[in-house]
Amino acid sequence: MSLTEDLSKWFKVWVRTKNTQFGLVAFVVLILVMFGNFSYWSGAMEYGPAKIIATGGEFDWSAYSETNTSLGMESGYLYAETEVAQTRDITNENIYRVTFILTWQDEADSEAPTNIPGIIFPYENQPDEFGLEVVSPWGDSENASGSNSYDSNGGYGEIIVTYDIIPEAQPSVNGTGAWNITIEMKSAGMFISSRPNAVLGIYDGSNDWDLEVMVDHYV
Ligand SMILES: [Ca+2]
Ligand SMILES: [Ca+2]
Repeated sequence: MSLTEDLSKWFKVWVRTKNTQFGLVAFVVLILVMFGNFSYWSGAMEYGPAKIIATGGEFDWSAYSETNTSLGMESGYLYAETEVAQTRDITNENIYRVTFILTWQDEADSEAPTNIPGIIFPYENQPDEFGLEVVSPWGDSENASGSNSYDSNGGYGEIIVTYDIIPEAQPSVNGTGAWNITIEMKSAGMFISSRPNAVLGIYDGSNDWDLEVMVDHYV
């Protein structure tokens, strides 16, 4: 028997031994596990393990209806260079927009105190200027100001402050709560006449105002 035949016979006997078979299986399993781990970790380092990432996106409101609700009109009267503050509690939920609309109408030219009705009204009432400031329940402040247009029958003025809100859950209380509103009459334009013999200006020192609050929300 040659050396090669001896080794072959010895190897066949060695392979048939149960311990050897177990050892071979264990070795193969070990290699597979190591390879698997390497693949996993190398993959993890490159791409990161699979996981669900919280998107932080909006709630799906497709099953809800978009509704616009007026919270009513409030009215007041201000003199130039004065202001008035008020708090409006909004109880609606799932709000995506809150709109504050301040409107006013300046006095008509005919209301100039020295004019005689039915004769001629040479005075033109110059625009008044208002300001509107709104502080949200979370303390964010927005403001706007503006003057009315001129109209002989009383110029119309409007200032709008809008908050767009992202309702991220159901129910959402983003926008629900106390809103602080300040209405300021910054200045009042006088009645002015271009007639040479007229009194140059007649005092207009005040005006009425209306404030409407609108809420857009899902129901
Ligand atoms: Ca005016
Ligand atoms: Ca006025």
